[in-house]
Amino acid sequence: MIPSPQTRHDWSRAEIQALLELPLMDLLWRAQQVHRAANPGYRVQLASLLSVKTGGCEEDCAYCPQSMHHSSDVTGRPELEVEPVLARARAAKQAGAHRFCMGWAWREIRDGAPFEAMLAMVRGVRALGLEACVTAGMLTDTQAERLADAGLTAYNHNLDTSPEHYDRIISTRTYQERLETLQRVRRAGITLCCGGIIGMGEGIEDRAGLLQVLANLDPHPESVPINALVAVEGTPLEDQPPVDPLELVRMVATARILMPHARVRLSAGREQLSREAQILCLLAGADSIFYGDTLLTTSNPAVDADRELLAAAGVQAWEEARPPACV
Ligand code: SAM
Ligand code: DTB
Ligand code: SF4
Repeated sequence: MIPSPQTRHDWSRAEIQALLELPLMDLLWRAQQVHRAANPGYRVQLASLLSVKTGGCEEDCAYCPQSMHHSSDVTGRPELEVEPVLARARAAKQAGAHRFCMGWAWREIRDGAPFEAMLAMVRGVRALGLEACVTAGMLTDTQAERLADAGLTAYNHNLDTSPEHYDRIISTRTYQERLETLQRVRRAGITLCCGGIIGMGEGIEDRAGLLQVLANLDPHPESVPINALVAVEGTPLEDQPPVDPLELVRMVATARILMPHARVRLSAGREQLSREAQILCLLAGADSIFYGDTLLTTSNPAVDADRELLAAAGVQAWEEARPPACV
């Protein structure tokens, strides 16, 4: 019997960098032991993603095709209303999703009709028996409490990179503001979905720095999305070289060791990965993927391809494996 992994919140950056730099076989072995103990059945959660409000965002995140500061800005897509969003949620559930995530290209949540619609969407998604996640930028305590009352399962707000590298990526919102948003979400009793992106020109010490901030949050975020940059034409990061898939494997494995009970979600960038590289990420401890043909504005592997991927890996999605225990 493998002992239950210990949960720590005092990792040093040097310790984390040492994990990231372990010989790959040793890193995988350590990550697998932690993963097997925390998730004995190797179940994977399928999360569907929908962009409710697309493009025209005031923030200048260098990776994002939805920023009004970049020529990539995706314009002309109307903000979706409640019913069409719930129709997409029903279809996602039908296809086997367990969580439904909705995105707004906002700097912060706006009160009034758009927020009331967001609350109705959350209630509708929860009524379908799905977990509901929202990502919509910064929020106030009152907005967080109202989202919690509506039944929101999780709020996604990423730290994206290390505190040191951050200023090279975003100038319109500080790292501290992101941390404060995370605290508000926690105070309202909503679970946290918080992770980052690799492939934005950061060094290994920045990857360790991001993981250190995440792992030293107490409690750990319940979900940790690990994204590989999708280098979109027209964004300042359009010419970044593709991420070496083994770097993503290392990031996933290290996140798994540091946050044994978190859901580590293999997020953007899967289209650039071979089937075998994705299976290595599952082996390294990823226990969730985004499921459905699109992420927010860019494409994601087809549903059938993902079903085949899970079958090839011999892992089961949650809805087949056990009744959902919505957090
Ligand atoms: N506007 C809200 C915010 O930034 O908090 C929510 C939507 S935003 C698009 C959600 C996350 O998607 C970002 O924090 C970032 O981590 C990720 N993301 C955006 N564009 C990406 C890209 N091109 N490649 C990888 N991840 C990306
Ligand atoms: C996260 O960490 N990744 C997702 C989700 N949370 C919202 C978004 C990825 C977006 C990739 C670029 C796009 O499709 O626009
Ligand atoms: Fe706006 Fe979010 Fe894109 Fe940044 S990541 S530009 S906040 S939509």
